[in-house]
Amino acid sequence: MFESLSEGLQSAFKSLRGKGKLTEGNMREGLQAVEQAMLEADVSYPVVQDFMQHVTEQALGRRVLLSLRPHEELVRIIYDELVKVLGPVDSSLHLKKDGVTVIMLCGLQGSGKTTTCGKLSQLLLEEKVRPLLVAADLQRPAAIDQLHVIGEKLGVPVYSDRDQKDPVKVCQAGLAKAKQEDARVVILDTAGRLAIDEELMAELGRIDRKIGPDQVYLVVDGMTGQDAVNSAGAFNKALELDGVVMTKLDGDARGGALLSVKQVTGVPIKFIGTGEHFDALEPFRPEGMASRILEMGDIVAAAREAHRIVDEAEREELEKKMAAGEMTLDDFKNLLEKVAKPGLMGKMMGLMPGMGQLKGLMQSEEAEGGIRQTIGAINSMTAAERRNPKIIDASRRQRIAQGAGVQAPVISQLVKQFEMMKPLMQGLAGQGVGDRMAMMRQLQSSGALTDPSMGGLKVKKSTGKRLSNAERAKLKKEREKELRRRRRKGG
Ligand SMILES: Nc1nc2c(ncn2[C@@H]2O[C@H](COP(=O)(O)OP(=O)(O)OP(=O)(O)O)[C@@H](O)[C@H]2O)c(=O)[nH]1
Ligand SMILES: [Mg+2]
Repeated sequence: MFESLSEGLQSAFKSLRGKGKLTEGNMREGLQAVEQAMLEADVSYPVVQDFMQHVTEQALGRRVLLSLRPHEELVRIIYDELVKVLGPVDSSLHLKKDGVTVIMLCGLQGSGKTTTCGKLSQLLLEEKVRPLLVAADLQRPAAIDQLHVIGEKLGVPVYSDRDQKDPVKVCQAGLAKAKQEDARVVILDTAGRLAIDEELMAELGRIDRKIGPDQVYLVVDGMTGQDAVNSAGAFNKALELDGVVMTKLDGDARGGALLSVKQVTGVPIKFIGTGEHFDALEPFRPEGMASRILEMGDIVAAAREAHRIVDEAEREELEKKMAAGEMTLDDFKNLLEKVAKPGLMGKMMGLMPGMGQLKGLMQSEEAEGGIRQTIGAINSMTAAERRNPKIIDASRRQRIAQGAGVQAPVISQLVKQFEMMKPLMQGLAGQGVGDRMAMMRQLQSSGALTDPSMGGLKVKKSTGKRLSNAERAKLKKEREKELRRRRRKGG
């Protein structure tokens, strides 16, 4: 998501990081690179101008230029500004306490309206709210079939009338049906056009006036740039939108539409679509999105994803074990089996701070093969070995490797990595998802991320025994030296 924008901003920060001291001159150069990155991401020009004006005002302030880490200050300023541009947060569907809430989805052809009907239904079902879908797209017969297929998959009733030519009548009958079916929410799937035209706007306007939906959402394809944003302006004029659903952010969306649409329409982005499946809808969080754009990762989203794949009771059990440092290879294997779903690992990595570069690696089939290999290796261990991998000596290693069809060093590597992960897990267990900064610090200072193969710092790891003050000071010096070296290298 937004790789080019992220990369552009990263290189702008990098150019500043190399400078010992920042002056107004080199800060301006860095800011120009930021502006360039935004324009290349197809953010609309007035939005970029506005954005840059706010950022520049703050970045050229004395406090920033004289601070110890001016480039970090710039990251902070840009983060805050991104959150402002993307916000405010309002992912509530504003369901009525009594009676039926009507949600109308509209948007250009192929923007993802019908798919979003399914995704919203799934979300409602998770909240134990019963929706009903109305096929108000009478442009093509296939649209009705598509909605029925979605309804059947989710077990959600769909109202349609193939003989009716007036979408308003279909919506009215759909509402009556919802009362019979005891549905609390009605979602109207309307027709799209390739471009804004009067006929479409008139049709949507009529539905809006006659039905009076409680919420009107515009579904915008996040892969499209300025055109989508311009049409959003037209939709808003005709329909007074309550929110935007931005879809297809899982592809190579450049970010332009996301950053511009709120400025152009003034309505909040409610949800983002990140895939074709029904569970690929996330409530929109400006902070999370700003973090992803700046490649700071989004721990909250990662945590949420983790919650989705590990059920509550299991998670509590696992957290307890993690906190006590009692996680076994068995637990590890269970966890791996859950994340070994194709593509999921890459997705989670993309959400973790500082793991952006690793994402491509983890998405590769090779990496997924690696996970399967690890699972296979754990499967060839005895129960005792899984509980206590320390007993795995050379001959056991040979046996396990043979069983799993791998070379013996793979097994020692696996055990080593598992032991390194443990303290990290211990640190993370029990941390609320709210305190993102603390968690990030924890991740950064944890031993496990210092594994150079994970892209971390190459410094000596603590051996677990108490260090003398002199030893500690020496270690600290080494760490700082390594940090300085990396900073010089710009990495
Ligand atoms: N990758 C990805 N694909 C999506 C997403 N949302 C929708 N799609 C795909 O986009 C295509 C169009 O989606 P539809 O839901 O049919 O779009 P629509 O707005 O109803 O289209 P019309 O009814 O023709 O106006 C389908 O192939 C969907 O699977 C998303 O968030 N990510
Ligand atoms: Mg459709």
